[in-house]
Amino acid sequence: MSVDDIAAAIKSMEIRGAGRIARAAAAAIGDLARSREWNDISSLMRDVSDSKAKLIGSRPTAVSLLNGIQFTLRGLNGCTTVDDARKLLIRNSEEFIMSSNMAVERIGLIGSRRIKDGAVIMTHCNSSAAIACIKEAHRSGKRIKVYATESRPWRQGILTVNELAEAGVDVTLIIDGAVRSVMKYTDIVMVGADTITSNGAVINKIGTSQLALAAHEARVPFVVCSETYKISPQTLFGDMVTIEERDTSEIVRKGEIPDTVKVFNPVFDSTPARYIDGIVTEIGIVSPGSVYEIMVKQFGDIEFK
Ligand code: RI2
Repeated sequence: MSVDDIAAAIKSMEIRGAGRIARAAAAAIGDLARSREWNDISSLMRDVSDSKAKLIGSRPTAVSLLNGIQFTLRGLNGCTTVDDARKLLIRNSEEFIMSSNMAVERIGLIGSRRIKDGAVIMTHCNSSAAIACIKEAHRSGKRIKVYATESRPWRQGILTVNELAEAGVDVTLIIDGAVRSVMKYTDIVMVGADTITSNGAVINKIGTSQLALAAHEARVPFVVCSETYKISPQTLFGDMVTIEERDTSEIVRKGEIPDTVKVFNPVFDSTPARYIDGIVTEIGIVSPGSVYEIMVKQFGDIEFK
């Protein structure tokens, strides 16, 4: 698929999930490098820069998208020939996709250790990182039960219950409004992340902060499962994370309500660090307070603007 096709598929949510959109964007740049002919390095640089802008513009909140692209472009400014640049982009793209997939696998192994035999887990939306932990706990023989929220308006909870049921996990679908009521039967909450800020707040699917509050009230551990490339270095310099707002038609059909009624459809919300007990990453379980150190270590050599 071309860069335009991938950007359109990300925008329409045909390709969705913070990790998946990052891998799709990296693959798009890799494919561009494989298939396009350039006469000189400056035309290549122009094309890559246009592609980057198109891909980043496709969804504004998940920093995974930007970081996946930045990783793929790492070292490009030092290339002086089309051939070198092409090779670098292909290599970086493949490396990012591989390391991103491996990170999810590692998170599954590490996070599954936090799930006790007999545990009841609540999850929200459809996070491959959170699902990896749940599936691994089940695979290792723990008798677990999962409550998965529907996650209006896109109802990604349907994807989650299908995937867990297929793996043989005992899973129950609940509506988003049932979260507080069902929290009393829950031992641990595990959710994904689209972006993690420098102060350890987690931006994830709308409703996540409600799970965190309900978990806090019921003294249920609230755990985020996330690859370290979902940390946003820009937030260190005061940049706010843009919360995507999507079309109102995702919530109501035309004619269902009077035109005078406004509809607001924010896609993500922010859960402050104080409600988060741990972040399961591919390098281990870290506290939200240690995000800054990881950021410096992981992103030290990448240019961010
Ligand atoms: P993984 C999704 O966003 C959800 O918010 C999910 O929790 C998060 O990405 C992380 O997903 P969307 O694309 O990377 O459905 O763990 O809006 O798969």
